[in-house]
Amino acid sequence: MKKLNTKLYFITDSTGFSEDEFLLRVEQALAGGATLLQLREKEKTTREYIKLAEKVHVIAKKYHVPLIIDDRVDVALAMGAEGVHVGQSDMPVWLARKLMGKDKIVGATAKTVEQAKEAYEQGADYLGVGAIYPTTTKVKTVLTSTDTLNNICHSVPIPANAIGGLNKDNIDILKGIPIAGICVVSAIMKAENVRHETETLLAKIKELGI
Ligand code: TZP
Ligand code: MG
Repeated sequence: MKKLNTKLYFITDSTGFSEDEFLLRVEQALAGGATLLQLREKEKTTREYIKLAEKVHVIAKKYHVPLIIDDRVDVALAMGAEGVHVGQSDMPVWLARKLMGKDKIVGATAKTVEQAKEAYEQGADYLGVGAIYPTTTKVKTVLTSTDTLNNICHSVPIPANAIGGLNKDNIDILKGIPIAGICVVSAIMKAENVRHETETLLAKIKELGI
């Protein structure tokens, strides 16, 4: 199994930010201690996605944080990201794994124990499980109960992260569930002080015993 720190997995959303402001926020989150970074772009052209990913990668490397590209194996391979994340309507995990090779990180979304087992068997390195709470981030998802999250954690040996509507004020609900960490978009992306918010979230995650 790969050595992965998914404790505080920051997933970006550049919507509404200038590129400079966006890149600054990414850097502040990494300075604040985000342990894993995903570039998630839904509106950009392939060329724009690659260009932005290259810029984000320079920052991520400075902080020694792996960069994961959402959905797009081609973009990840083109700019040399550390990994890719695939959802249930994206490329199947086994195919993403085949294209990315054994050393790259392949993450997958799982909302049921069956999906989690399948993703693990097909070569996923970690799972994102949710949405735990309703989310304001643009995504097609359904709510996943904390019971299902707990069952998933006990069903597969790879790290599983909770995702969806999570912030420093509501992650206590995850106490006692053996997650490897949490994934957040807006809690960090839209924070008034990104670095401070990231540090606070990390402290809260540690309080959960993760
Ligand atoms: N998958 C399930 S919920 C979600 C994704 C990508 C979005 C999470 O965003 P936020 O802002 O942390 O609720
Ligand atoms: Mg996807």
